[in-house]
Amino acid sequence: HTPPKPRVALLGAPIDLGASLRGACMGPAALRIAGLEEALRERGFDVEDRGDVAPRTPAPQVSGRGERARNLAEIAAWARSLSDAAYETMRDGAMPVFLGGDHSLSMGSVNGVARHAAEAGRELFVLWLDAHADFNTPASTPSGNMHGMSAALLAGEEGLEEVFGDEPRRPIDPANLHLFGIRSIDRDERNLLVARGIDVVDMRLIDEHGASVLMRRVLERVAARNGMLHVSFDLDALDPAIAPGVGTDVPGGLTYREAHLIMEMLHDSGLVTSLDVVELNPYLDERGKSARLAVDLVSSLFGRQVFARGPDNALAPALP
Ligand code: HAR
Ligand code: MN
Ligand code: MN
Ligand code: MN
Repeated sequence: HTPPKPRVALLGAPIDLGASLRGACMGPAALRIAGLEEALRERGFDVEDRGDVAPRTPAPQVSGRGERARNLAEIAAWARSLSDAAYETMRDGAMPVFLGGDHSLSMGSVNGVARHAAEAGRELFVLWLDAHADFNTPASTPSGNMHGMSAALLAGEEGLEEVFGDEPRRPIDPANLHLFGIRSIDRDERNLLVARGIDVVDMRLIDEHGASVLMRRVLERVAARNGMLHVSFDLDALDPAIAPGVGTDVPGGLTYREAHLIMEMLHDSGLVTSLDVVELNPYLDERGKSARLAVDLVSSLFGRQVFARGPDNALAPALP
């Protein structure tokens, strides 16, 4: 007896002012054209494309941090409406899938998911698949780009209060933030990660131990605490050779097989309750290559498999 599949809601977040390069605002359109809705429907899900979320208008009044947090008012306008969209979607019993857009959108999506989890009395965990830690604050950032600050905001770091202002902000427990695939960290950002004891699974660890061991470690922790799991998937976690359509590519990323395995394990865990797919920049992509790979990987996360496997995927099949 299998539990009913959740309804899935696709929500576009065409935002690119959190990055240094424009173009990620075309990401939701590219993911749609690459066939995301159809791919999920093929997996048997009841999918509803709710179109693009609109940022708050007028944008919130903020005093601003100038070059230390570029486009703060615009990011705040997005974060507030995305937070409400995530919260309402989950409260209505659907699984939100946010189509980015640069990674600053996760300030809103994850905050809204956290609001819902708190109301439901469940603990929220976040798996942050990324080349970058996104743990800068206005004080530590070398660039002022707010997509490099979203994980820090979500973990409750100071200096970004104006993103939500008087509206509900629900930080996650820093111990429940799991960064994965990391290979680019700025100096002050590294100090902050160490000070807060954030779990950083960098590429060195993945090389040495393998993605499956390190994924199982996270999934077992979430399962043991009956948690909800939000996956924030920054496409630059992937190696730029397979996913060139990103604004800040870093060599040495996840391979095609590692990425699929991660998604397959996420599916088998049954723990994922919400998802962001971010940083796709179609302006930089090569003939839709990264968009199509993103749809492929999301299909794996939603249960596509090479061959029907039993309930216990942790073990190799027994031989007679
Ligand atoms: N660490 C750099 C900064 O803060 C770049 C991080 C932003 N890049 C991303 N996010 N794509 O993952 O400026
Ligand atoms: Mn439709
Ligand atoms: Mn990121
Ligand atoms: Mn990144």
